[in-house]
Amino acid sequence: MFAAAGYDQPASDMFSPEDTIVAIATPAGRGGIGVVRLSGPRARDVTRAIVTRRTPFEPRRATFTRLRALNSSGASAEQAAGHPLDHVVVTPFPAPHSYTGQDVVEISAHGSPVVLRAIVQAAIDAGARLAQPGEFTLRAFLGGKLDLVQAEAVGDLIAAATPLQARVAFDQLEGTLTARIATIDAELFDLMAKLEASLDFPDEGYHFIEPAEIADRIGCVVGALDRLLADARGGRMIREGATVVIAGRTNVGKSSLFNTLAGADRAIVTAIPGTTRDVITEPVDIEGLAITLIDTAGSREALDVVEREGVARGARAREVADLVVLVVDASQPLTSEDRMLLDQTSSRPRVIVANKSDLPPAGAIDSSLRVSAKRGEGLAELRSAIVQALTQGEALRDTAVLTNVRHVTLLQDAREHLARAVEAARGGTPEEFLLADLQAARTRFDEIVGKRTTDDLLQHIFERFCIGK
Ligand SMILES: Nc1nc2c(ncn2[C@@H]2O[C@H](COP(=O)(O)OP(=O)(O)OP(=O)(O)O)[C@@H](O)[C@H]2O)c(=O)[nH]1
Ligand SMILES: [Mg+2]
Repeated sequence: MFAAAGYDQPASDMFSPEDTIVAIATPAGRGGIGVVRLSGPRARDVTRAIVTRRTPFEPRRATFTRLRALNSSGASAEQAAGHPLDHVVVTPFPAPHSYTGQDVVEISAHGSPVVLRAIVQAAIDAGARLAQPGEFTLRAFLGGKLDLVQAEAVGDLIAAATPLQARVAFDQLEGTLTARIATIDAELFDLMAKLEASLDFPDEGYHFIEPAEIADRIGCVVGALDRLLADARGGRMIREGATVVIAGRTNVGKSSLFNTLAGADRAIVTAIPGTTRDVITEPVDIEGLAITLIDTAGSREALDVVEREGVARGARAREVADLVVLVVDASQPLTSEDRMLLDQTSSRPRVIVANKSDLPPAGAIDSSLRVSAKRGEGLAELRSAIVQALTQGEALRDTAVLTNVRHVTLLQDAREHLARAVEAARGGTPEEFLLADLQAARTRFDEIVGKRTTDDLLQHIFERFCIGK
């Protein structure tokens, strides 16, 4: 059940594809055009009830008309003196050739939130109900237009913050992962058929497949899964992004570095130690990774209560970050505060940066990256060091097919069953037991692409979408 988000309509059940749903498909705010989308068996009737045009619309052809609200009795447009809302362009996509596989109608209006909401309300008055988050894409999945990996990719593509994220999401939408899994699944299907045949004709003393061949072929499948899983850490990092905190004592140039990496003059920079007193956050694209970059107050014995709170917040940010960029001043000898921070972060994923490399060096620290935030030197090296540290050296591929932790977990599980099956086949275990492991692996594949799902899983996946997607 869900709240109707301010629209006047009855509550409804979550998965009810027989309902005709409506929502604004374009983002919140004003724009040149805004699109309201309808899907369901009554999409065309609802549209006819709220437009002035009386002749039928042609499939997939954009047609200009006027749209008007129904009067409060919900009477049809002919009888009602509903007031006109906007000039619109209506494009019907009859089933099954539509995004959801149902009858879909897209209504393009002027991109005014007020007008778009009024159109949605008019559609609700004419018998539609407000769509829930992700419900259009859920219908596309339930209607067989997309598999579950592709439906998840739609969400990822819309949420992408970097071109690399968009590219890997689009690859999944194109079915890259699905195709790889289908190939592996077909091999397991073939093996199972041969094993079952051997089981069915045990008396003939005829083996349709030799145990050694079974072990080899399952071993190849394990190898293929390992190759897929090899990119998983980088792939997940691409999809999910990471939090990187810039730490260090006061005045070493943290905020200068933060601004340079962010490409914006976000944080105040002055020569006065203790300039930054709050945690400042900025989304940045580092070699395709969606990084949340955090600037913090310089660590020192705080002078006042405000600074003390700032330093404490900085320490908490260090604890939750995926990576600490620890900055020291290359032109100064290390201080006790530097040493304390080096010590405190020694067990954390970190990159140590010696800033102010444009000044005469004081031999602050060896084996660190030398950069000058002021001159913009050494930044390319810093960016790749950040990515290296986050992915633990794994290359970031724009061909990464595994990006989603749900898929990774299921594939690892499948791999374990198959590795066990290889051992079993080598040890001459009877076919029944092998079959159970092969079947378990195939079930995991089914769960990835959504041939098997539960309502809980679908709800979990689609509730992250926005209304209208
Ligand atoms: N020569 C030189 N000066 C720098 C460099 N980076 C920063 N500075 C200077 O160092 C001073 C402190 O810079 P900030 O970026 O404010 O340092 P911070 O670490 O954020 O300082 P707090 O916020 O006080 O902890 C400023 O005067 C900067 O201009 C650099 O690469 N070279
Ligand atoms: Mg600062």
